[in-house]
Amino acid sequence: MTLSLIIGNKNYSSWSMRPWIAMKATGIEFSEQVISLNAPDFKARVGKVSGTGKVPVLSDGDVHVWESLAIIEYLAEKFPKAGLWPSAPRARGYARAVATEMHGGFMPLRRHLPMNMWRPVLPRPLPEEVVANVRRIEHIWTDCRTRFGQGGRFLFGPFGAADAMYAPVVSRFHTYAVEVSGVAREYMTAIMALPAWAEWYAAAVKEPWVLPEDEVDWPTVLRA
Ligand SMILES: N[C@@H](CCC(=O)N[C@@H](CS)C(=O)NCC(=O)O)C(=O)O
Repeated sequence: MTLSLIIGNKNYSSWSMRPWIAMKATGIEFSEQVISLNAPDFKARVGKVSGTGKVPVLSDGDVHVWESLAIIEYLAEKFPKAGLWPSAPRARGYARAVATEMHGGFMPLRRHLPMNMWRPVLPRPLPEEVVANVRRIEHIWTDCRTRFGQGGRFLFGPFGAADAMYAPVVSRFHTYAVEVSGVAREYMTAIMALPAWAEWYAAAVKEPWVLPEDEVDWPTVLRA
């Protein structure tokens, strides 16, 4: 039975990107269905399978899993060879901690720098609480790369769940020209070099739907 993932707009839906890129980058096969967050029938369609009425939601036969991190956990159990979590307990504990920190935190950053893939790279002044989020994320990336990243270009070496959770943050930092130090910048380059990233990006910039609440230059819509 093929896995099926319902996601929102590739241009804007950062939560959708997380399980999508986790599956693409580790070779887990699935079919996708994109429903724009502003579609009139969004709630009716998504609500049939998602407890929260939100995307992303993964269906595996009659098993339906919503919440991005729960989906990634489901995938990690079903596809252990995908290596979504590091095999070493110390690294795995750390990876789960930073993934959960992303899932439950960084609200100022998420509000102020919405994911918007088609916006040209342009800086945006950052309030103090957003700068604090940026510095924490920069520390997480640098710390993970330094302690655990020897086996590859990602947080714990090979691409995994923690990278999937932070991929949309890479997009935000890129779009709003957020300055980060060398190790964090190299990490961003590695994420943006993934074929899965290119595939998501190519589809995102072609989407027709504009969501004013995620366009920080509104009423202007800047499209690269
Ligand atoms: N904590 C959830 C967040 C899901 C979420 O907020 N999804 C947004 C799109 S990025 C959504 O479905 N919004 C539509 C709505 O709230 O009606 C997760 O990790 O999946």
